[in-house]
Amino acid sequence: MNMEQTWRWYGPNDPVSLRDIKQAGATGIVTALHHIPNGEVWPIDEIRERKRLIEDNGLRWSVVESLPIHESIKTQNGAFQTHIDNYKISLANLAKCGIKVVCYNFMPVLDWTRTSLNYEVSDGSKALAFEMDALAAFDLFILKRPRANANYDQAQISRAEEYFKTLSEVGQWELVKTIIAGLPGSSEGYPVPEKGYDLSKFQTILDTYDSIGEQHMRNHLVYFLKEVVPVAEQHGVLLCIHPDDPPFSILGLPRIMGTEADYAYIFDQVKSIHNGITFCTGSLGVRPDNDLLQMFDRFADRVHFLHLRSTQRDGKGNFYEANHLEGDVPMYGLIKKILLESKRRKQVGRNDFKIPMRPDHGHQMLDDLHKKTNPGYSAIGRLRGLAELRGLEFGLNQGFIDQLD
Ligand code: DNO
Repeated sequence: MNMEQTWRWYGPNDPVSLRDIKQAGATGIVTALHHIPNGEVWPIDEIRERKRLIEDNGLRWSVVESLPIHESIKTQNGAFQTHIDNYKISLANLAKCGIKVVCYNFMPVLDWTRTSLNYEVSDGSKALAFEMDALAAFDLFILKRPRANANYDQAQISRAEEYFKTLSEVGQWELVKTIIAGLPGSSEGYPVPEKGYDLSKFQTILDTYDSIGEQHMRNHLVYFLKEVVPVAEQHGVLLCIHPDDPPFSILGLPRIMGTEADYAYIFDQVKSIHNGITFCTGSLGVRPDNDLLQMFDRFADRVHFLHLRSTQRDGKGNFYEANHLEGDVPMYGLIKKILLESKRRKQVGRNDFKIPMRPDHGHQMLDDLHKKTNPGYSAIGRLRGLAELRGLEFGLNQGFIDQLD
């Protein structure tokens, strides 16, 4: 197989164990030291210990997801320079332990954002979903963000009001919990804040972006890259930025990594190949104006990590996460291109020709419907995704790629 099959593991407390992952057929682990507070250095000892645990189970720590970026770096406030220096040390420490692919994102305040974690698909399984009216209802009528009105047109405001009227008190809290699940400190979505979370705290965090527009935010990202990419280069680390998910502005925040032009901009500013992309087909695929095949062609040599999943749009800004080979993402065409890129890398002597991929998310299905699972990260749905993707790769290798030799 030419893609390295990996699996996201949230560490020793993940209900899906390393043994389970091995049975799923993955060989690589994607994880992070979630217990280390964002902004602090990842010490060599801790990295080594986690690596040993993974290797004791016959697996390899292939990718770090994520080495998180402290909010101060995004806003360039307070101790941001110290946080950048810490980031450089963590990168060097990871490299010293032999872990050389590092994924991160530059999303302000929230990581991935959905409005439902249990959208029922027609087969009875449950998926993550995003509904614009729900987000607007939260923004306008629950959070009551000042100036929120400016981000919606009249028709959207009316629809959001209707949506809000349908919510019970419990329904409102569910929505709040779902939307703010990606708050900093909740280690990329888990665990979700307790009931009674004071939304004015959330508003205070949003306020730190009041005077930061999109270009401003881009400058902060480029500044960060100019600082850390030389360190990555020196230690042979491949950095890869994950797209905003969803790939457009929400809650009035400056989100700058959603399109082909966004990626072209940062690659032009910092040309090193160590400044790369986590090609997340599900996130990028939410925008109908993103031509995924064209984007892959354009950035192929910088694709250091793949998140493979699909989304189904409805043309009104809403989407749900479809089965991996269904929905709007042209998975067949993409995998074909990935395998050709892998072959090309091999031919030119690059040792990163086996691009790590993970089946991103999966439906909650079968037995997992009765278990407590991390949203998007239950075992069986991802197992289905991995099996389908592996089969597609196998077929393409046998029927096409291998014939090219
Ligand atoms: C969601 C994930 C994201 C991703 C980060 C990368 O399921 O894809 O949380 O890990 O954005 O930094």
